[in-house]
Amino acid sequence: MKRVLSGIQPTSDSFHLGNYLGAVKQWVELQDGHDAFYCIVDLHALTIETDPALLRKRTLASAAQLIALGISPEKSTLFVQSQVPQHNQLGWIMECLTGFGEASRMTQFKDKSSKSGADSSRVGLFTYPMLQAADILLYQAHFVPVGEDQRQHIELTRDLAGRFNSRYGQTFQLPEAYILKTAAKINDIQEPTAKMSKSSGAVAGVIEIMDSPEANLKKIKSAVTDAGKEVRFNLAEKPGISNLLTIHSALSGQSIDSLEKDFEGKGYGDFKGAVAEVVVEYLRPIRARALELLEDEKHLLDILHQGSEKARSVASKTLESTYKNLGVVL
Ligand code: ATP
Ligand code: LTN
Repeated sequence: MKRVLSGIQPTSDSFHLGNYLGAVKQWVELQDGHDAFYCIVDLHALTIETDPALLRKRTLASAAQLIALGISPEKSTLFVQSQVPQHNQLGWIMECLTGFGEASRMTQFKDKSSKSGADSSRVGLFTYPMLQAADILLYQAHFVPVGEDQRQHIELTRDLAGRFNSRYGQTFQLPEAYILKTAAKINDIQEPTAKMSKSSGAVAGVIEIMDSPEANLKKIKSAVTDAGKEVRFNLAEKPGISNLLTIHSALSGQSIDSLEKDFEGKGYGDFKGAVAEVVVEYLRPIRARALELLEDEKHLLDILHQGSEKARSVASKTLESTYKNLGVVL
């Protein structure tokens, strides 16, 4: 069976629709027919200011949401990054393989550091993609299901794996990004040319899985729309409506063409009402299940500990062959 690995940061109390449609929905599909490893990347979350109580709460909330969204701990290995020390160990080796110029070209670093300036950004934000490469390569993953914003990091991971293999002998599987054409980038519903993001700070445009149905209904009804009044998919001229069409289609399974036909002659108000209903009804049972799971912390911790144990047994083998090929005395 081919291996799949992906990760998500516990940087917020709730995942949003972009995380689900761009990534986690594919994680759920891929757990059938693949050997899947899914990781809550708490070490990556330390690249921004973190409060200890919040980090703990959000790590558990991430596990509960992933299970509620359909990740089965029986089918997949669900684990916490910091519980597998091999990630840090291989991360260092990846840093020693990466050129400073190469790392400086990573657009996620440029975007995130531009907010406060590179001088006051953490060094960890700069080396973040090398830790991500270690996350992937430790498991010899064939596929990495992510949103479009992660394509460059997966390319870097492939480059580093290829570089290591050619210098020190075959050690790592070259991973491929698994990115959907349709829902790879869900945008903010108040600012429809920007990515919906957990850490953007503006919550009005982010549809959160753990928000109450009433709050999400209100948010979608006040989503920004575009000039004109036709419900048509056109990213350049109608970014707001196109984003809502993408969301409706991904959740309802109805094609964008057929949605355009259904709303011919109707206004934006009717359309937003329909999107709100689809989203709210889709998320209602998921939120309820996540809240139920969060009531039994011990059960969640047991699942994560079991996952981490399995992850360590795979990761330690890869680290051992990496060290051996590097000439480290074992
Ligand atoms: P942050 O804003 O803190 O960087 P994020 O919202 O981008 O967080 P991550 O934990 O970094 O979330 O990403 C988890 C997964 O969700 C990744 O595979 C990422 O590509 C995907 N993803 C995040 N935002 C979107 C989006 N707006 N559309 C599609 N996929 C997304
Ligand atoms: N960098 C990713 C999160 C991430 C990840 C990974 C994704 C960390 N490690 C390994 C896939 C595979 C992000 O910011 N979304």
